[in-house]
Amino acid sequence: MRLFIAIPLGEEMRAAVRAVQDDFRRGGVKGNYTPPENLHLTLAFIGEYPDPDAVLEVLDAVPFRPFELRLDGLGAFGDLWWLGLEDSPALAACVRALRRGLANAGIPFDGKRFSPHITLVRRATTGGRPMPGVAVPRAGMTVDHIALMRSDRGRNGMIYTELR
Ligand code: 3AM
Repeated sequence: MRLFIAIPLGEEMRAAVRAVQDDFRRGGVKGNYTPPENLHLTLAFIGEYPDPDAVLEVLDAVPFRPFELRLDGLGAFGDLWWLGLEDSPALAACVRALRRGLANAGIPFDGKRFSPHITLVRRATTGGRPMPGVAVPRAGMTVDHIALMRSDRGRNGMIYTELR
């Protein structure tokens, strides 16, 4: 099973992200847009791992108090374009605790520095035109849980299922 841990987006945030995606589409940006149901913020990527229950145990043991997130800024990793988030010490602390828990439980995960982003579009191309200017709405959400996600390759792209 291909697993990752993520924050699914709340309604307001999801709508705001879709609005930015629509602005890009109207501006002629082509690519693989993240479908609305797949929008999320990845906290830790585990990859192939056979024991989701062991991961859920770690999730249950991480001290968690709800916190706020707010969209802020746009960025790109090469041709993967993303929306960023306002600096959040609570988010950073949550990810640190989560990764420490995974490491202590011997669950492998990608240890690259956490760089919070919501992927809007992969393989983005403007066909030679400049990147269209878009306004990033200051939408927010309260994070009330973090989710264990399973990722499967579907006929028309990835299917993400919240295991819990
Ligand atoms: O959509 P984002 O960028 O949040 O890019 C993949 C996606 O993140 C990332 O895990 C999320 C769910 O698939 N991902 C996929 N393979 C990865 C890998 N080998 C990876 N992250 C790190 N290492």
